[in-house]
Amino acid sequence: MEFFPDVAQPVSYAGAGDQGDADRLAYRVYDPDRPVGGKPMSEQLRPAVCYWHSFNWPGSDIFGHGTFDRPWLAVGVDPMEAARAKQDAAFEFFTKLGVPFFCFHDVDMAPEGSTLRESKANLDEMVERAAAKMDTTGVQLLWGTANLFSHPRYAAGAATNPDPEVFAHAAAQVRHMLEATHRLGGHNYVLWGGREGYETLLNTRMGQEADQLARFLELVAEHKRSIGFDGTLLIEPKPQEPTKHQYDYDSATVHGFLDRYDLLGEFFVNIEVNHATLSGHSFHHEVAYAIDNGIFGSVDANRGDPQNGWDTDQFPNSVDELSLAVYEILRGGGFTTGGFNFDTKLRRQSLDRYDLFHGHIGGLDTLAQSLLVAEAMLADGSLERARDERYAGWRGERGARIMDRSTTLADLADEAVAADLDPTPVSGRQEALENHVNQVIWSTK
Ligand code: XLS
Ligand code: NI
Ligand code: NI
Repeated sequence: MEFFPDVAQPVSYAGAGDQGDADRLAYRVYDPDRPVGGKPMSEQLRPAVCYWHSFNWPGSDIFGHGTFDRPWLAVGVDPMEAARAKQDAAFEFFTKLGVPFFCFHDVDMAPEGSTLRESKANLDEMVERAAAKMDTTGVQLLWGTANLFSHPRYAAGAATNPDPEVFAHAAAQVRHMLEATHRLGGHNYVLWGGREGYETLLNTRMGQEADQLARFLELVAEHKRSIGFDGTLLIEPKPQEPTKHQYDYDSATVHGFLDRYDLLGEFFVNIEVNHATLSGHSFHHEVAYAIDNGIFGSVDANRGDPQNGWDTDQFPNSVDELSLAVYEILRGGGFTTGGFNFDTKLRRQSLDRYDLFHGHIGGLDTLAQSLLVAEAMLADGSLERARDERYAGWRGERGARIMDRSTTLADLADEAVAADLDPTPVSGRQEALENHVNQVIWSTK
């Protein structure tokens, strides 16, 4: 039985001219085979649908019940029957939407049992079923992850829990999910530290919790090697929510943490747009930081609401915001194992099952247009030329001497005094650059 019977054919590219009917399911910009920057659009963007918000969330919020039409989430349905119905609907959606990837948490795909053994058996069964569907549909796994934040046992964190039994329980879940991700040929494995943080410092030893978290990451990296999984390990930074403070606050914090515990090169970052804005940065900043420091991995595409301060996980719809970040990604060589995962949820009133299509189509068209803009900015070269000119002095003799450690502070001071240095400030040309970006955005087709 189909869950989306009104969509007979996979959604296809209709072109920008197709503006007639807002309800028609078609891509206006995303044209998977169109070459951009030497690769088809689908390979540049590597889009993925997430299982959790789309299939495992009933549309509830802290004040109200679920509003969505998701029969497998109804009370009283046998949990394994429900998991199968959900998986059928999910794979039907992936193929009808025409995206190459999906992502999931262990508990999204299979129900937790009453023991770890039972949970493992449930997941193993569902993973084999997913493997068969992946074979027939060609849909691939961008990443897998373990949910170490919903169950009450994780209220005080998983790796950073004051109780080592909780740490060991989390280890069992991650081991199993890492192996499941490997079994499904996953391209990455994500660790989001949902409750790796604190509610109050009154009861918290921050130093000890950091050591525990680093130890957990070491164990995960060792296990990855021992099973021969060659995907990328990713940490997803987020500053707070659900806890008051989270240790993987932003890309720079994660970078410092990895450096301190000698884990650079083992872990990269999965940057979520709405987490970037929650941390007080732009998404552009987070991406640029990660690329400049060699820790960029993947992206959770979504957006927040500028008027409120939580993770609203809305579908991306701003080319202005995304094109600058995509520009940095392209300039850095593009994705390797990463991609754009839609970690996005519908608004609670979007209760028609076909709203899932509208959300993803709009998000993917926004990414596609941002990719075209980014490629145009790269080809035009104005932004890179402006940066080159601005730093030109550092390519000169004095700049080289400072950076190659052949001068002391006293040498430089003597030299500055002797030459009576009086450097002339130059314009940063911000408005001119902003205008240039807008011109590219407005003219890109
Ligand atoms: C929550 C996170 C979560 C991760 C996966 O804010 O974005 O959805 O992506 O655990
Ligand atoms: Ni996320
Ligand atoms: Ni999030």
